[in-house]
Amino acid sequence: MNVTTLSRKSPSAVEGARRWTVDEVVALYELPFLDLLFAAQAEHRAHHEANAIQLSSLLSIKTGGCPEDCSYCPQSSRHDTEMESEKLLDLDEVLEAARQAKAGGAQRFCMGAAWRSPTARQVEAVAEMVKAVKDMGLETCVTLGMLKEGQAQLLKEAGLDYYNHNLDTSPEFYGQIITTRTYQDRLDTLQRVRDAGINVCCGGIVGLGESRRERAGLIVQLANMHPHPDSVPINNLVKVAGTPLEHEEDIDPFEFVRTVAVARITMPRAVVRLSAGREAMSETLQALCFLAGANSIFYGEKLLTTGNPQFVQDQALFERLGLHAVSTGTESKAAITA
Ligand code: SAM
Ligand code: DTB
Ligand code: SF4
Repeated sequence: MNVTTLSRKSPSAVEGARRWTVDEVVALYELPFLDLLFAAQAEHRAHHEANAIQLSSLLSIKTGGCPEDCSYCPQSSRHDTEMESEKLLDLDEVLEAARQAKAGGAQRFCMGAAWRSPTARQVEAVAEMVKAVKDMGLETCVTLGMLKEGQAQLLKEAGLDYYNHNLDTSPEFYGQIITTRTYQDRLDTLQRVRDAGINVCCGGIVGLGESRRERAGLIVQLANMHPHPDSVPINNLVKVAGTPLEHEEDIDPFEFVRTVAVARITMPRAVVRLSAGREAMSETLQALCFLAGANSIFYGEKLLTTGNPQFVQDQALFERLGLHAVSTGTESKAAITA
């Protein structure tokens, strides 16, 4: 594949209908780096404001003690990570964190819980948080694990804007990472979220030991969802002591940038988030990710349990790169469209 065939093969008009094959996505990965970045940036500018970045802040509202065995995750009770299981935070604690995020400039507040699947009571408690955070003028997102019939609807009624539920990796590699729930379980939850009219935030992790073809397999799954996920977090594995992936080899940084570019090209209108792993990245590498089409970050000193760059560090980086925050509620929908 070359850049010319690429621009002919991915017109935004057929975005909704296009089905990608793994071979086609691997071919994108194999483009010369500069051709790939050029194509991704061109696609980016056709659909999004060029220098605008969406800012989401994260809070772990229920930390640790999760029964699932996701091998990357410090919150699984099956790994020896010395993480205590905590109870669900009180509404006041959540609102205080949301106030701080808003004061720092965040547009969206994402609440994560280390659950396999919430109970009815837990969903009610989270719905109350969603409503209160939304009333503060922030967009809301939650990630609570698998949802049962009716739970997404309840969250929607509380004012939930986004539900994050990742596919994490390709169907072929998935069984080496998680055994306690299936790929289909994840797809079912995503369908419930979509059916309830909530925006879908769905992406994955790279650096789990997968091959390039398996990375392409994840992108194919995401890009063949119609409509595409509204938001696509690309996480770089944060290696936490005590997890089975603690000693996994680092992914080549250019391969990470390629993954962002391939996500941008295959899902032109999605907001692609440069997610976990930024703390270990140089600012130069982050700038390359923005050039490759990333237009969102997790903003604030903590992800769920691990670190993230400080507010001031990101503010300084934005200043140096001439980037600015997307204004609340507009995201890509009000941005330049071709
Ligand atoms: N328990 C819920 C679930 O798994 O859907 C919600 C919280 S879970 C921590 C949310 C996502 O965080 C995971 O799907 C995974 O993509 C990401 N994540 C967890 N640990 C990570 C790590 N060490 N490095 C990068 N991403 C990670
Ligand atoms: C997502 O894709 N990444 C975020 C969010 N969705 C919930 C979580 C990253 C977690 C990194 C490890 C931790 O801090 O525990
Ligand atoms: Fe639990 Fe989510 Fe971590 Fe898996 S990723 S162990 S489901 S908190």
